[in-house]
Amino acid sequence: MKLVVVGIGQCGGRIADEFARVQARAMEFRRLEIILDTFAVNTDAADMASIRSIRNDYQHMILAGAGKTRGHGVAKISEMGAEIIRDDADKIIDAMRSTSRFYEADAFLVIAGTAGGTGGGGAPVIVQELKKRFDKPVYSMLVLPFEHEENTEERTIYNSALCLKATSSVADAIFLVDNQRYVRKDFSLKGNISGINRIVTEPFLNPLSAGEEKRRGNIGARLLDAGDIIQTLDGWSAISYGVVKIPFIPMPWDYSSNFRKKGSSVHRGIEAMDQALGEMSIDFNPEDAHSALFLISAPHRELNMELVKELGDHLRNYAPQAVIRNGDYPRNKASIDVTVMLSKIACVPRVSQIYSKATALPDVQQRRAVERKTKANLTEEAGKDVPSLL
Ligand SMILES: Nc1nc2c(ncn2[C@@H]2O[C@H](COP(=O)(O)OP(=O)(O)OP(=O)(O)O)[C@@H](O)[C@H]2O)c(=O)[nH]1
Ligand SMILES: [Mg+2]
Repeated sequence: MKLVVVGIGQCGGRIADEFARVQARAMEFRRLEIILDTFAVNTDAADMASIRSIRNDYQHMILAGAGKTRGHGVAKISEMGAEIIRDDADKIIDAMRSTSRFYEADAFLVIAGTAGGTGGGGAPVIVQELKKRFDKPVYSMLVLPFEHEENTEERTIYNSALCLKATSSVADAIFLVDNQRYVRKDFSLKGNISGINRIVTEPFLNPLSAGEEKRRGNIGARLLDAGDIIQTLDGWSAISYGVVKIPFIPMPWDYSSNFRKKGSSVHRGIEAMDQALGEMSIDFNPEDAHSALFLISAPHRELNMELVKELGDHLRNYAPQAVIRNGDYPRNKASIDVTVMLSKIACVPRVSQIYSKATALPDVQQRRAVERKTKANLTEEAGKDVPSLL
């Protein structure tokens, strides 16, 4: 499967940059093209300074609304972000269209942090424009804020709610990433952020690669291609993967006992799948997922029907309502990797929470304004007998 990836705002740009590195690895180690091109769009020129792997020209690092913001961003006002990106949509889409072999792309991926002004406002606009102009699925990856941001930055919840609602009304599917789920106490925030970006992009490498393989040895018995992924993805979605090392070079007795060999690969497969299920990018009740896909990537000697069947059963127990698709991707390496996508998730508690907090906001703001006025009046009242200098 081949994607064209665009990141809006700082968060979107950094994650798109990470996708550019995923593509670099696919090319270096597999000679595969899975991401045809990568773009970063921002209203803030300084925000783009940390981008390292996206091509550094004005067609790939796109500064939007320079006439309005002079390259200084929209200060978290997502209505302004949306307006600027809409005004510059032609420029952005034309840059994307100039991707070489653009028409081979199977889908678009639009990435942003929901709390940002540029990303939160701009991402739904770009999704909508891509949907209008091309007959290809448009997916989005939306990053939900850290908890501490909700308390320190008033626009966090409001921007997030606007972005989630607007994007979900136009995108084919949205991968949700909740920053808060990745907070590790022993990490600095900077380490955390680039760590999160790596963790959320890596699971895409195998599912995008599997259908693009041309070498016979790397083509699975059940090949997972773009069609399977497109059929799986719809609405709120999550992706993750797990890896279990195969501990030693196979010993002669590993071949002698077929039963033992199969048993140990099933164990490793289940362990990798459990890892994936435990590290989903967003919290939800698996019973609410109505569509699922898993891909096993392992050396030929580990892949067998029993492994596929057992992993299928395991996922069915976990997400009993889901229609499950699967594939295998033989790779010559010392590990079993299992990627899991869960989609058509009927209810995501974190999204509902953001919506209800946002709806309560005007009340809170009104109450604060009344409180401020009352306190100011009281202070003025207390000072009424102090003589005036002016
Ligand atoms: N996972 C992750 N989250 C990020 C990253 N950068 C920012 N965020 C989150 O994204 C949200 C802020 O969005 P930004 O992308 O900084 O904002 P923006 O889209 O540039 O918008 P403005 O700066 O307001 O114009 C916050 O919730 C941050 O925690 C990143 O590289 N990775
Ligand atoms: Mg910014």
